[in-house]
Amino acid sequence: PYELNTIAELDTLPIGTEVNFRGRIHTQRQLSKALDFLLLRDQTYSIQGVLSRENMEMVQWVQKLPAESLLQINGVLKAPPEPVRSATVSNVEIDIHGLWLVNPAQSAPFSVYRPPEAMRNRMSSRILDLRHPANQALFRIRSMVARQFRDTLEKEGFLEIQTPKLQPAATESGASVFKVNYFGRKAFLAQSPQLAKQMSVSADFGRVYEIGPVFRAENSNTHRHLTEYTGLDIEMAIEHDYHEVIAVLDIFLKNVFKTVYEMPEVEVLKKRWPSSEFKYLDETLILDFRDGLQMLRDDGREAPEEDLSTSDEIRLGELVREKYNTDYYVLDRFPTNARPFYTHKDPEDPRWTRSFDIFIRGQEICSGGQRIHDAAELRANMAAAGIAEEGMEEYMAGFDLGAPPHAGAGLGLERIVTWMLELGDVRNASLFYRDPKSLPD
Ligand code: ATP
Ligand code: AMO
Repeated sequence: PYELNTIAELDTLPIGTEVNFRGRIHTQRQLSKALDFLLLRDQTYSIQGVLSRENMEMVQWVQKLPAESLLQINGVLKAPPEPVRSATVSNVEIDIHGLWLVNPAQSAPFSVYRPPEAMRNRMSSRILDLRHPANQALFRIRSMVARQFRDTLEKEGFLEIQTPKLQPAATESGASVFKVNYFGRKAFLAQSPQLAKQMSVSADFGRVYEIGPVFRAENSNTHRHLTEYTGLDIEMAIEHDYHEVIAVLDIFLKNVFKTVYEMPEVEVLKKRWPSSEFKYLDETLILDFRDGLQMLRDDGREAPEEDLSTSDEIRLGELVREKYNTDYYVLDRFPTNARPFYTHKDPEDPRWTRSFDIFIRGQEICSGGQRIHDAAELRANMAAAGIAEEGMEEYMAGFDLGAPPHAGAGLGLERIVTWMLELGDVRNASLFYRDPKSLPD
């Protein structure tokens, strides 16, 4: 049985209880002639510890320990002189009777609560940075988003799969793929589970999902591009329409909005990253791409038909919020030349596709759509796009064997968390991020 409490648990115990717990030295100072004061921290919570100067030997010993050193503490809970009003500091104090050093820390490059402003300086000591209560909260929220994805899809009859990340061909665009030396042969790190998830539907698994790493060799030093991110992917045989995929994603995302905003961690996070109220509608807005273009043009923008620029996307997000009062919407029926070779065209007008993006606060978090399932049509499309069948033989076999009509989508986990909670940069939502400047020379 575990005998140690977390600091959060101490709050729930009666005053006078003798407790044992572990905590790091956050700060220490002399409170009065008679008392020393230690702020002890674990995960999202801190507690004020009081050391009597009657035990001068212990006081002198603890004063020499650097901040961040890990201690085990024995003591008795007592009421604070004044009530504590903080989401991250315990409502009780502790009279320290015994202290043991579990593991000392070397001097830390910064205080956990005062990280450097510059992202790279802060991230250069990421472990220390992650000890900040807001980061402890953030990664619990991120975990909740992944859990909601799994729970929702399991309820909707999807099968969890793990697809190979070593691939024989690129899928999204040849320019942004990491090449790997595979025993002298050429291989690529998967830019998306696109081929394998479609092959799983060809193999009659019906509805599949994956939570896994996605690699993009994009030399994009933006706030929304990582070279390795966590993809939340689904693929499913459809009965009537690719909007069946949108319906599933809508259940998932609404489960996320509901559960995350009920988490106490959101308040802790907001102290470091303030965010405005997140608005969404009971009946999600599905805006036709052409209507979106019209809204931008009415706003005085050029908005060419080919695709939206990032600034158009952000402006459209603002216009949608003003007009429809929502921070979450689907932009549907993208132009053909903005989408990959596997995208199903609108049979009535091949300049447009049966595909969509999902936006949160004007930022893209998801792309998806119906796929071509007719082998001849797919071959013609690949030829037109200059994509060789070489390396795609296994994928093509699925179509030759009669793939069911299907559709799917991919979401970026870091982007969902970042835009929902206004963290400003996807690096914040990645545990140990990879971008074009990561990894030593
Ligand atoms: P998707 O891969 O689903 O299309 P994405 O969000 O990764 O979405 P990109 O296709 O890479 O976006 O690019 C979309 C927009 O981002 C484009 O309008 C492009 O101008 C802009 N963009 C891409 N890379 C950069 C960059 N390094 N700096 C500034 N803008 C960029
Ligand atoms: P797409 O290329 O749009 O589509 O990627 C899907 C989603 O992944 C996220 N994303 C990223 N997140 C962080 N860093 C990046 N560099 C990055 N690039 C993309 C975004 C994006 O919406 N195969 C299709 C999906 C499908 O149709 O099923 C695909 O990969 O949130």
